[in-house]
Amino acid sequence: MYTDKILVIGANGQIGTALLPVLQNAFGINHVIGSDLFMPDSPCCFFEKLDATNAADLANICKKHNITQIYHLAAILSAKGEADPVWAWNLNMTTLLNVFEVARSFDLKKVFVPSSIAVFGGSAQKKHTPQHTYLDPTTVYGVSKVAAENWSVYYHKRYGIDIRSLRYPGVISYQSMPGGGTTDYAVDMFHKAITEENYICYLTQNTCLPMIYIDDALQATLNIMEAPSDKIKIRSSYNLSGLSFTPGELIKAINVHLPDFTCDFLPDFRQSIADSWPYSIDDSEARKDWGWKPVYDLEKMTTAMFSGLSSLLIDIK
Ligand code: NAD
Ligand code: AKB
Repeated sequence: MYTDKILVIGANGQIGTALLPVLQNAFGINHVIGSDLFMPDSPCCFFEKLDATNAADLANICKKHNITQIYHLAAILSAKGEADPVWAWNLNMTTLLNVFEVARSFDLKKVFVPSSIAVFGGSAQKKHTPQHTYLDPTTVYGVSKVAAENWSVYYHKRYGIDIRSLRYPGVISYQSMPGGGTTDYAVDMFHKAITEENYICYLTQNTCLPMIYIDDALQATLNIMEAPSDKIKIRSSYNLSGLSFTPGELIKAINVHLPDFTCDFLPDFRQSIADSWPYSIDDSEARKDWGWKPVYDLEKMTTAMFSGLSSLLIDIK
């Protein structure tokens, strides 16, 4: 019988919205508690209103529900963080340390803390960026993720907390809108295509970035969290790869389904963020240590996105 109780923090976001039902299916509805700054319109599970910068409120929720695992998804992402760097740093760091301290005092079994390809900067190899390389991020978001990776190693070594982490590429999903990243253009493009609108892309046509379809991202998350502890050799964060493409390649893939879709290009400040990130990621350590293998290429992802978005549109009608 499954006895763990999982708290998801930042559950209303792009990844949390898709992760909650997957965790419920895997472990049972009574074993998953969502939480975020605001209650969702129609919560699909037990849900708590929580500002994770408040350590006492976080501890009370863990106590109330006998929490044994946390998935900590609350963060300010790359583009949004640049609008107010000190606020983004404070939020990302305070919530992280509150989660690690609650994990210590409640002796939690496992904690999941995602990192990002944003940890890489200009000094890292661009193609097949290796697991171990220079980390010189250009955004406050990337700086906070590098710090989070180091804090994860520290809490694991000093207090023995079983913290697991993935450096997610840009996540492509249909379940909700993304929350202020540089890779958001790809999701936006699908939404404009399906509503038959032109899209103005803020990156140039040839900007190649590492991305991952949501089903692959969630599968990797479950795989790393369910792997035996001795298989987790990297306690900072694992490189994770899905697929890589440019806006130009995505337009072509969309045009296979919707030939009339058009896009114009008007690069803004997000271009320099994208230019500082890798084109593709070497995730051989994740493959070797806990058997990671992605399923979705550009064609499969595009078909899945249109099928998911169409089902949402039918639900709304
Ligand atoms: P998101 O911005 O869509 O969602 C974040 C959620 O956190 C929001 O619902 C927000 O309301 C909530 N939140 C913000 N401040 C909070 C606080 N103080 N207390 C509680 N909740 C708060 O982000 P996401 O895309 O779902 O990303 C989840 C995690 O994955 C983040 O750590 C992010 O850095 C990481 N990640 C995401 C991507 C991606 O492409 N989506 C890529 C790499 C890493
Ligand atoms: C962003 O663009 O900020 C995120 C990420 C890659 O971490 N999607």
